[in-house]
Amino acid sequence: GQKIRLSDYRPPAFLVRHVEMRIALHDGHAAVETTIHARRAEGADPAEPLVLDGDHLSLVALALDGTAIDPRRFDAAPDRLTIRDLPGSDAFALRIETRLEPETNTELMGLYRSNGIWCTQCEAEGFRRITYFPDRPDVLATYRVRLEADHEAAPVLLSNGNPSESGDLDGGRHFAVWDDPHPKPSYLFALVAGRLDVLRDGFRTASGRAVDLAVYTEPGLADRATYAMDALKRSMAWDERRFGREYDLDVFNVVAISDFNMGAMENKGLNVFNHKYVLLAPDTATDADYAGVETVIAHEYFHNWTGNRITCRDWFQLCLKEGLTVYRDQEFSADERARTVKRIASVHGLKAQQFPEDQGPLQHPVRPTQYREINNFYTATVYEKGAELVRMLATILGEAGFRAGMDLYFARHDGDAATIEDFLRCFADATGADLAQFALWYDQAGTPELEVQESFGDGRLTVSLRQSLAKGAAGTGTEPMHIPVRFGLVGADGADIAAEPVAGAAEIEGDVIHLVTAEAEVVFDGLAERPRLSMLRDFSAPVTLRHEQSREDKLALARLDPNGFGRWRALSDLLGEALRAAAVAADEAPLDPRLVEALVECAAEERLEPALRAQMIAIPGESEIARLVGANVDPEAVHRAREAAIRSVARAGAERFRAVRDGLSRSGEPFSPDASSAGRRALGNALLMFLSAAAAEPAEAFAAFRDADNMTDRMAAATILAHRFPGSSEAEEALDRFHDAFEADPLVLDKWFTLRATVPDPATLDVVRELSRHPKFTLANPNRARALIGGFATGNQRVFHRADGEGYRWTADRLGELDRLNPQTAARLATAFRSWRSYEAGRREQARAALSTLAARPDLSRDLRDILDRTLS
Ligand code: B3K
Ligand code: ZN
Repeated sequence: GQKIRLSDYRPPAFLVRHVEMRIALHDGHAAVETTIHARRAEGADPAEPLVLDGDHLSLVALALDGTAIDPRRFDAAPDRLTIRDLPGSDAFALRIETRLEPETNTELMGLYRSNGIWCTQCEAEGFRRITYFPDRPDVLATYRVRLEADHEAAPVLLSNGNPSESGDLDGGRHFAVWDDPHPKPSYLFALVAGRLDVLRDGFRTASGRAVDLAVYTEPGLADRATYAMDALKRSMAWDERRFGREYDLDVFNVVAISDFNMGAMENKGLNVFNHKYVLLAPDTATDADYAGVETVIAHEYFHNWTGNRITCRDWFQLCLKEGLTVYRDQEFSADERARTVKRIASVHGLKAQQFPEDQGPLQHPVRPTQYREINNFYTATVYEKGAELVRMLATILGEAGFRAGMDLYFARHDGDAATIEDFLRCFADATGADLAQFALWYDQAGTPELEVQESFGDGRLTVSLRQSLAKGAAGTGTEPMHIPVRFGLVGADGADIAAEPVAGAAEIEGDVIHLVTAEAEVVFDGLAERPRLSMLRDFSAPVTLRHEQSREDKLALARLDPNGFGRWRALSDLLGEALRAAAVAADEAPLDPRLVEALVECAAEERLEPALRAQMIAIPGESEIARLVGANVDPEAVHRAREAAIRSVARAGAERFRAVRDGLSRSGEPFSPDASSAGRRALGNALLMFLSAAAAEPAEAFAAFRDADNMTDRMAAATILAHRFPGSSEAEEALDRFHDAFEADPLVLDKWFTLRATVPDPATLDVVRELSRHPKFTLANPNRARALIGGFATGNQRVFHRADGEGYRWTADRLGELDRLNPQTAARLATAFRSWRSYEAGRREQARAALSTLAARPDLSRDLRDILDRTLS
């Protein structure tokens, strides 16, 4: 495959001002007529031909300014249309006719059908599967789209922008015209047509614009969209309050469909969603699903400004819109729910997803400099680490400085296709800060290590900091970066000590140390007692912290740190270290009783919100422990170490856990998805897991399953039964009941597939084999494929990594099959292999063999080939 390089960027030779499309949808095909109003860019070579992108297209007709073009003047290949001898500088109108077969489009890129509904996905390069076009994000145009279809098959006809004319046509057909007045890149184009139900509402913007809101669903499901609608209205209000951003069209439409490659898509005025991120009901969705819907609805809405009004110059700048928009959705959730709980969840996600990516063969900088398949760069590094970089900017510049930079960005770049340099310049110009060193974060891949040592004597605390960055797979630079380190000095009474730093090498502003050199020292003087140093509060930088700190100090911070995040981090460090050591030594020693006692006390600490308590007592998952072990991982030892830890906590805490759990129950109260109710359920279910482990029998979990009046509790109990008591009659009965009650509900059936695929028992391999022949299993639906294959490969460490390699082979075979239908989803699932080199030699060989066999297939997609080549390199 060809490599695309950032350094090869050239501005477009032709600019498109306006696009008119007439799209006629029929059963079996779609006729697309596109008129591109374009002109040669100023300064462009007048002899340069017009080269338009295509992907598996066939040209039906081509006309320039109303006249057919002489066939000698153009070449139409499936992937490119080249037209020579175009006017030097005059505007021209190029009419292109193409004919598509949405029914056979299994890649789910371009125009396809999902459960009969016509829909599109164009980011990153799907528009070129609809028509020939300069399909690059720096070509912005207004669009007018006329859709036509059978009234019966598609009473709803939607596209971007505002609705214009509509009406009936002969033969039971009808049409609708949509006008999008905001210039946009082609990747934001969308259409949806079909039989859909709708939930309607409205919003009035701060300046008084009335916006019609609608959430469309498959027939019969609109009543499951009420929470999504509520989240949308809250997002719109929040963006006005927090960033001064108003909505800019008369309508905002959201459509939920079944077959979708990712979570959702921010098409201008017409967001298309995987129905998993819209449809909710207490009986079918967990609290995590509710939180996910809120986040994704907000994220796509926020893209209207960060992504749509200001888009990316090229795909290397993807983090410009994604990192920033994730930061914005995280802040929204923090404001709407509980800030510390949200921050812990984000950091947990970052460590689980982004750290392994940054430390393995798929490593790349937040702004990559080369790619073979752009769809493989919608990664945790671009999204989640990208968001951390924006968060660091906010930490470094302070709230007012950050807001001033954002305001300037919106003012200066509205309507632009911008770069990271443009973005950073706004913050530099607004605040006077020099961000040259900070910019390294975008270009240097890898997780920096931050080493901290402290010494105390004569009322003086000396803190030495050292940063380092190892060269990894990406081979990028390792210069010292600007690391903002938020900290606190915690006194014996649990209050922060206000201590003046003695002038030193590192600059301190308030509670932030600015580490800008490889090494620095900070000294605090006049301390009456030795404080406990709480470092990297709120995870102020995406680094691995190596703090030489005694266990006593960590235990003290776990109890005392006034910063909730600091308490969580102290506990999770202690747990992580104990589990890592046990997994390496392959022993099943019980946990340090003092750590156990700290966990049990946390669970019972009334003044802490239950959601936070649930996070604090969570035992790190097996993949997290494997990451901490780092090399020669034995997944069986990891599993045993984790089980032993659960047993120690369960035994010591049983009595108090019982009391806390009883105290949480609010029987008779109707279900509410709000954050504090969800937090109580999270804590209650975490305790149920420990209680079931202590009792070593399934009765209590089974009763909880049977009596559950919502999906969160049902799912939690079913997971305890299936995972901790596999093969028991209670587990079997729960799984059967679950299946029979929800077989007709695809989103719940997905949960059932995942639940079974993640049972940490060697026999699960036979189960997944059997499940792949289940009548409801299909590779054609990405959610279903992810539920089974992804559930198994990323959610079942013990069986995926079976010593005999069967887990690897089964997964690789499925990926080979899936690749023929849907390369993007196959490539994404293949990243489950990204840490294969950190396993012990036998498994490493098995993984290499399975990957090599898959890679040897001659017909692999560019998407999967790219992932496999990088994973094996
Ligand atoms: N921008 C889309 C992702 C598109 C992925 C293309 N492979 C969703 C989002 O980040 O909001
Ligand atoms: Zn996004």
